[in-house]
Amino acid sequence: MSFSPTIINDAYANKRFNSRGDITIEVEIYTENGFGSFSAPSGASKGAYEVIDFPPGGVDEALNLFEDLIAPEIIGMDSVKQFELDKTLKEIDGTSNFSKIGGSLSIATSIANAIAAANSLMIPLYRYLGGVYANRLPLPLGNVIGGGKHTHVKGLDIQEVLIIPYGASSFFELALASIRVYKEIVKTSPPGVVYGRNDEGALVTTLNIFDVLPIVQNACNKVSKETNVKFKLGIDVAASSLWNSKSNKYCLPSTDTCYDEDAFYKFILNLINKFDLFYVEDPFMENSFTSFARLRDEAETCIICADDLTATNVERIRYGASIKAFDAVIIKPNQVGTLSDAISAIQVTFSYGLIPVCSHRSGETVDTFLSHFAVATGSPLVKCGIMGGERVSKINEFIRIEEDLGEWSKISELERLLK
Ligand code: 2PG
Ligand code: MG
Repeated sequence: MSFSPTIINDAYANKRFNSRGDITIEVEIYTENGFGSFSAPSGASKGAYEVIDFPPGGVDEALNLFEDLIAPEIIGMDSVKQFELDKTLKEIDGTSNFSKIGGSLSIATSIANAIAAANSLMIPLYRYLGGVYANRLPLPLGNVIGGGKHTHVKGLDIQEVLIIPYGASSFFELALASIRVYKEIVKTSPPGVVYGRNDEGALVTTLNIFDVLPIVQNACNKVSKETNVKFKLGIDVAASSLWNSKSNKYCLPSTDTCYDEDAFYKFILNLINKFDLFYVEDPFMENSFTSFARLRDEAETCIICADDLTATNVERIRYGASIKAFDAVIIKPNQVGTLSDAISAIQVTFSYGLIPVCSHRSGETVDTFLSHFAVATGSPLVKCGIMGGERVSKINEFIRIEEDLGEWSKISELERLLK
C-alpha cells in the first residue's frame, strides 16, 4: 500500500479537567503524518434535546468503550473522510442520542480526527474545513455579566448579558473594545455590586437585569466614544433553567417571582424594547416554539436566537425555521455529538436564510477548534466569552487566523445589519 499521510495509525482517550474542574475526555488521534487532539466541552444549562454526555458508567466506561470499540474501528481509516468516521461513531453507538458511548467521547473523537487530518496535510484547520471560502471573521458576542446556572451564588436570574461590538475593521479591534467595556464595568460599578467571575469569566453581580443593563450600556457608550467601535446589547435568558415544570411557570429565584407563559412573554418584550436589545437567546423554554415565533414576529429589530430549543438538531432547526420561530441558531457541536452533524445544522440554518452562531460551552478547555470552525463555516456571529484563559484562547486564535489571512481577511457581513 502506498504511503498516505492522513491514515489513522493510533488513537487514545484519556481523562482531563475542564475549566470548571470537572473531568472530561480528551481524544488523541495519530496519523502517518500528523496528530490531533480535542477535549469535549460541557454545558451547565444543558438542553433536554442534546445528546447524552456520558454512558451510564461515566467517564471510565467511555474510556473502556473507546479502547474496545472505537479505536479498533477507526485505526486504518483515512482521517480526511470525516463523514465516514462520524457515521462509524454513530453505528458503534447505535442509539439516537449517543446514550451508549456518550456524546463527549463521540465529539472528542470526531473533532480530534478533523484536527489530525488538517495537521497531516499541513493546512491550517480553518482552511482544511472551509477551503478558499473561509475568509470572514465573525462578530464576537461577549458575555460581560452572568448569572443563572453559570453563577453559583444568588445573583442575576438571566444567564448572560452580552455585548456585540461592530464598526471596526478587524477582529482584534472588536475584541479589544469588548475587553475595554468589561474593564470599564469593573472600574465604574459601585463597590460590591459586581465582583468575581463566573464559569464563563463573566462578572457576577448582586443587581437585577433592569439595573445591570444600564451599567453595561454606559460602559459601552464610554468605550464607543474613545474607540469608534459601536455596541449592541443582548441577553441569553436560558429560560429552560428558569422553567418550573410543576407549576408550568418561569420562576426568577432572586425575587421569588413566577410568571406564566404570557406574563413572561411580556417581561421579555419589555426588556427588548426598554434596552433596545439586538439579540435575545432562549427567551422561552425548550418546547415553546410558538412563543418564540410570536416574539420573532413582534420584536422585528431583535435577533431571536434558539439554543436549547434547537440543540444543534437538524430536525428541530427545520421545524422552527418552517414556523419562523427564530432568526438565529446556536451551533454547539457537542450538543449533537459529531462534527458532520454540526456542519449539517449550519447548512440547514443557512438554507433558511437564518444566522448560525457558533458557541462555546460554559465548561471549556483552552482548545481553539471553535475559532477555526466559526471562520470555516462563515458563521456571522460567535459566542466565546471575553475573560478567562479558556475564553481568551479562542479570541487569540481568531486574531491569529486574521493575521494568517492578511489582506484577504474580512469581517462578517452581519455588520451591514447593524449600521
Ligand atoms: C449557553 C451556553 C454557553 P452552557 O447556554 O448558551 O454560554 O451555556 O454551556 O452552560 O449550556
Ligand atoms: Mg444559551
